[in-house]
Amino acid sequence: MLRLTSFKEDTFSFVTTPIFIPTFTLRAIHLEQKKEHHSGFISIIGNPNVGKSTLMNALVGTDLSIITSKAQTTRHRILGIVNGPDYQMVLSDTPGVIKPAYEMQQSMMNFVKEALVDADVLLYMVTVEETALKDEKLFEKLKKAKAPLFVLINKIDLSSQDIVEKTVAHWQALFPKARVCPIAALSGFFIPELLQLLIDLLPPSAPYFPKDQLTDKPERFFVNEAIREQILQRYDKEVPYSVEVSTEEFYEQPNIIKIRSVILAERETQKGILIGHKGSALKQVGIGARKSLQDFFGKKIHLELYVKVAKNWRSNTQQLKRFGYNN
Ligand SMILES: Nc1nc2c(ncn2[C@@H]2O[C@H](COP(=O)(O)OP(=O)(O)OP(=O)(O)O)[C@@H](O)[C@H]2O)c(=O)[nH]1
Ligand SMILES: [Mg+2]
Repeated sequence: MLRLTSFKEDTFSFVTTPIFIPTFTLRAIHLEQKKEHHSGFISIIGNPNVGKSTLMNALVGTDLSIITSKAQTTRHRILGIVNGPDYQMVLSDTPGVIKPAYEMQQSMMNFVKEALVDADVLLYMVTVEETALKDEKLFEKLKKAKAPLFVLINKIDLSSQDIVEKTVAHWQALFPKARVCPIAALSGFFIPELLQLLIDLLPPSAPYFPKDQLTDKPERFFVNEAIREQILQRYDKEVPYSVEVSTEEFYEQPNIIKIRSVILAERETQKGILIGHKGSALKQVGIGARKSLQDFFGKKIHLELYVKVAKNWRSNTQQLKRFGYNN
């Protein structure tokens, strides 16, 4: 069973959760720590689909972020906390960098901006085919950043030694001060070594979170994400991108968790596609989500799923606020 706790701290816009740790607890922890403790924020930034979430899960050792082969899977800044006896590494998984077309995407890019500003160490991730950073502003920000920068060239398993070497030289020339590392987040190639390099860069600091905390997000967030993962995997075109999930009931009993969630679509036609013939498509979403939630929470799951229409929610400030987007 995972311990998922959270609190609201002045400098970060964390979502308040059912398991609320008041800020005075945080200050008490700061005071009690020994001098040699190291803690820091490490942000993973990059284009959509390069493997940012795969890397965060590999470093944390738990499947916190959902991963799919579709771009724009991650929509929020999700913290993954790695705790050791004398260190705490707070990783940020972020949405892939895009040019925002509607308000929800604007909020996604705000999460990226926040993660850039907060970082003690920056991880800019690319894949072997990538040789340019199209976003000029981001390029400048990374160049000027005071925090140590890593350029991680991911998915090297799909490439050859020769191409990897050329890509490393290319990025090293673009970012002379950065450490450029070829990795394969999926298979774990260079992950233990990277973890050690990152631990060594953490500045001296008391932990920012209780030492048994794994993430900033509440249980309901992970329920929503598990359902969204199924939707990303099972539907095409604009449907996964037009959908948000809201968990209205999360009731934990000793042997079972009873969950009721609503899938919100932008239009009636999408609602029909989501439900499918006699509910067959929605049933498959429920079966898949229940299975992954059982693994995640280590408990039996009873999941009720509904589909509703929330017209143009992606451009509705109030609705977006309700779903945890922060414009
Ligand atoms: N071959 C290979 N595939 C990888 C590797 N790392 C990630 N992938 C795959 O790349 C796809 C995207 O991975 P994600 O971790 O979701 O990528 P992301 O950067 O978080 O994507 P967004 O959240 O959409 O920005 C998935 O199909 C992963 O399995 C790798 O090292 N090798
Ligand atoms: Mg992701």
